[in-house]
Amino acid sequence: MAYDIIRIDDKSTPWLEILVKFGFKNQPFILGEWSTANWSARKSWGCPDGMPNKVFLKQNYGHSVVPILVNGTEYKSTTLSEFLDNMNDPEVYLKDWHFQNHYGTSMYVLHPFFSRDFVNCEKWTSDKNKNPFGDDYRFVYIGRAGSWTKFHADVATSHSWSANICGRKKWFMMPPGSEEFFRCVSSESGFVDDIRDFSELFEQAKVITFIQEPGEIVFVPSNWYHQVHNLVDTISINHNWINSTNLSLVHDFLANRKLDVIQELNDCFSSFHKEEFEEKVEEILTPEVKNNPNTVALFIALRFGNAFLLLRVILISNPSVLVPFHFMLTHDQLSKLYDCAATSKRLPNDFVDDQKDLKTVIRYGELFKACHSANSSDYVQKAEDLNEEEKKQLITVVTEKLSIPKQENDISWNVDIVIGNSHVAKSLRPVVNIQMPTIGGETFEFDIDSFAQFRKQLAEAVLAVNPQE
Ligand SMILES: O=C(O)CCC(=O)C(=O)O
Ligand SMILES: [Fe+2]
Repeated sequence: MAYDIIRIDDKSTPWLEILVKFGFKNQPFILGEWSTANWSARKSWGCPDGMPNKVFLKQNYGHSVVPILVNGTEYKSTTLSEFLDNMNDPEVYLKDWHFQNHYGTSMYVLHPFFSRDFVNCEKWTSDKNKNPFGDDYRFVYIGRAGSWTKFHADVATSHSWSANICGRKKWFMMPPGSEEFFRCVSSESGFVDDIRDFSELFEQAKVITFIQEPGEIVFVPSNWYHQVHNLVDTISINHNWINSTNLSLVHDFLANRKLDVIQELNDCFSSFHKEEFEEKVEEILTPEVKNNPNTVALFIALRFGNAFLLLRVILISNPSVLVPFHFMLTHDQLSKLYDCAATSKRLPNDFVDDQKDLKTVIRYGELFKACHSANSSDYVQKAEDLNEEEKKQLITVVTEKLSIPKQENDISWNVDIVIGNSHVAKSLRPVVNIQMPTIGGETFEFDIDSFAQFRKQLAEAVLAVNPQE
């Protein structure tokens, strides 16, 4: 049986669905050519015949110093012009060029699924020194036909995505764990360099083989080993990134790596003071993964800590306690929503464009939560910022919902609305996390731009992972 990659038409697939079906399930996919059709890079870096536009590249970036990997083993540097003028050897591959550090990201537009990115967010990328990851992880690759990247998984279990600006790539990819079939003791990486020599193992290892056409974007999930071949002269933009779907994997990886290093160093522990020992551990870890558990801890702290959380509200919505922002809807809408929440039914279209006042939503959310915890509507009664009419409405809904006994099979949602999380969003845009314990505690994250679409997409996401029309 041949294993295949799923191709997504992102014109018709909401990104939240991509997040749920692929992000949280750590499954690869290809986004169609349409997703890059408007990128400036696609318009100017390639020629009509599909080859790299060397004239444009040299004119605009020719003096840039770029890293080249020679014979798959040794990194050297040269200028872009020099590389392009001699681009006839597949053993010389321009890789990991931090193009975006120098020239910014105006040459392309991130798909929402790729833009929720803790590593390459503007907070860090505008000033390298402030970047807890040491540098950004946004690259350009340029390779002659025949150049290729050895079998590997990406740095520190990060996700990666790779967009073909021009050219075509052949990919071999396999689910986490399958790399064990390709172990090799004599190799530095612990694995064979070229899995094509072991094609008899492909079936067992569930290897996916596919061709990435010009303009298509491949999502490489955390821990999926892969090997990539440029079939013709090819330019790609690649990012490594961490989001809410793989943060815990990265954290575990770094924590385990640290334990390994401590273990390795333990023999010489007696010759170090405690501080020296810790410094040594960090010294070994840092260049390896360009970050370490401390930076990840810092990162989590930044994400969840007070510094950026001007306001964080946990809204709990069981059918017994309705999601608070629904409160601002009409009674009829409320009962429809209630039905949808209780049965996972698709939400009707009349919810789609309901843009509500977020501050009120959050305030109601706080009150709802307080009432829910105390099992009483006193908090609403005492709320000084509400007028009598609002109090009356709110108390009616709270009392009604508190009177419904919680059922075993209730769908239970956690919704965090985070405002002021400025390292994720450029402006003070709220970020919303939704936890769905019914599908294994998975968490979605999206920002307020998507808030109006929230109800519809949420329903579609529920349906996607838990279909029961
Ligand atoms: O295109 C290549 O040569 C390698 C791409 C890759 O490994 C990645 O995107 O993770
Ligand atoms: Fe990779």
